[in-house]
Amino acid sequence: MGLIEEINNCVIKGHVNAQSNYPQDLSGKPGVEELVNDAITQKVETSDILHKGLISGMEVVGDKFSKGEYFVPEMLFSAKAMKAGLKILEPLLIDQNISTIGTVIIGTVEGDMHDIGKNLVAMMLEGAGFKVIDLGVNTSSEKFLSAAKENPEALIGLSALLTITMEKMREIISAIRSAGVSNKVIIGGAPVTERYAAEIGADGYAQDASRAVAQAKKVLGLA
Ligand code: B1M
Repeated sequence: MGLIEEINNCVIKGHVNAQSNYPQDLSGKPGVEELVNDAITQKVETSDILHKGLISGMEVVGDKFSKGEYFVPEMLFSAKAMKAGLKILEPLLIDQNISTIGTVIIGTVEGDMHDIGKNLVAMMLEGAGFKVIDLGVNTSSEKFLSAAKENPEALIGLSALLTITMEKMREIISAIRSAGVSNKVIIGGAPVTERYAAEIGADGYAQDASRAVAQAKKVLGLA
């Protein structure tokens, strides 16, 4: 198995590092942490580690959950492994020497605890030179509104991973528009579509983290 496949396998199985006893068959063996470090040392492309190793592993986890082969605990182990890998990649995704080109307030909407995609979007935005104010997960419209009032020039980025929580985006955009603040809003997350973004009056939609950067620049008139 090549390094990328091994990383992928460890995300799917939720194996964080060699110290982790989960899952039993990988106990004592290198996990995502060691393998991502090895891949970096071997100069494997960062984007291959990210997309072919980590993100595609999470897609398999999602499929397994849908088929009833995985339950929440398995998803949690995989999320932990994915986060460990992202933490190691973070400095490579963020060029420390870029000067700030704008501010983005980002958060996962109320009722939704998924933050891996939101964190990745935040990292990529930072990597492109944005200052990012991360409001975290389960973020209420009041919290978004108050951050918008404090940062009138900032772009607001909403993330949702559940079909039931994506409706919160409509509520947040409506709260922002009716408060008379002029912050632009972009949205994203697995169940969200461009059509939905248009329907709820968002200024932009992005399917993934790199497109979120392009969309942020476009909406703020920087591209
Ligand atoms: Co959850 N979960 N989960 N989960 N989970 C999904 C989303 C699900 C699709 C799984 C499935 O059924 N196949 C399903 C949702 C179904 C639906 O509503 N359509 C689901 C469910 C049902 C649930 C629970 C309800 C399960 C339960 O309790 N019975 C529960 C809900 C909890 C809650 O939030 N209230 C739940 C819980 C969890 C865990 C906590 C165990 C864990 C999250 C851990 C964490 O985030 N800290 C988890 C996980 C890991 C997943 C899957 C497997 C992986 C999500 C992920 O991290 N993907 C997921 C299945 C899947 O997505 N395939 C699933 C990797 C990440 C890089 O991608 O987040 O899509 P993603 O982000 C992408 C893009 O979407 C986009 O860019 C990112 C990077 O490219 N993007 C943006 C995201 N935000 C953006 C914002 C932007 C622009 C782009 O602009 C601002």
